[in-house]
Amino acid sequence: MPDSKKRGAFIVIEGLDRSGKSTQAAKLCERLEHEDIPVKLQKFPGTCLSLSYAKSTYFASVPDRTTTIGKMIDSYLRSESELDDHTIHLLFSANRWELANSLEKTLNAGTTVLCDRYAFSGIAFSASKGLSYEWCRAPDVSLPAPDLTLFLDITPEKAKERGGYGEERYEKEETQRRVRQVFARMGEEMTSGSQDSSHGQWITVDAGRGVDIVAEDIWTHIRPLASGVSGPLNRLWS
Ligand code: FDM
Ligand code: MG
Repeated sequence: MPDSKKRGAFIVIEGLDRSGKSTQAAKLCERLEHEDIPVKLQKFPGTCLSLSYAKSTYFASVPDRTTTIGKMIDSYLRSESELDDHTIHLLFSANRWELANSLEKTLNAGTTVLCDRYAFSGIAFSASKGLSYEWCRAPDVSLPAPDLTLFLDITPEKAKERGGYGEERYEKEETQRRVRQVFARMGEEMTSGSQDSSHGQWITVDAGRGVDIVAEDIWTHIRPLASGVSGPLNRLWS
């Protein structure tokens, strides 16, 4: 049970496509619920729900591709519309800002929030297209900062073995390789102490292993936060 004086923990799961983020987020959610920890699953951007997810807690999460901004993002990802790289980057960030208040309220009410992708995906995918890293980071400065980000690391080759990529815009091996390089840069910066700690803790998890092994590894990092967090919520990079 959570401590009533504490706020909920803000946990982000990041990684390439097919790294197992959604599977691990759903598993973690079930585990927290089993421990009587109130938890909400949030997805950026929201996703079309597969049948198995529809039966799980995922169904209760806000499908953020249904906000006005979410719909524009969805259409771009399906290549049904074209947008300038800067424009789509700002839309992804705006999608986080439009949900930031409710996310903060949820945390302050004592509910743990598990976020499937966040600002780090925003930077990694846009910077991989050649936009400046600093420019990409700017719109997300001062969003609620996670307490912990778990980066599920997998090689694009291994990810591809897992049934191949889908049809969406970034689901290509070469794109994923470039995105992974930006994630690696972010991971180094956030673990080297070269920046202040307002981005929270960053842990890289080897996601090339079996589902249950990865889930156990993740749980060891989550357990200390499961009963809630005492301090106020930080602001990203500020
Ligand atoms: N993506 C996701 C971005 O390019 N920027 C962002 O800020 C976010 C949150 O959207 F290819 C990309 C990453 C991915 C695509 O995400 C859809 P899912 O998790 O595969 O649905
Ligand atoms: Mg995808």
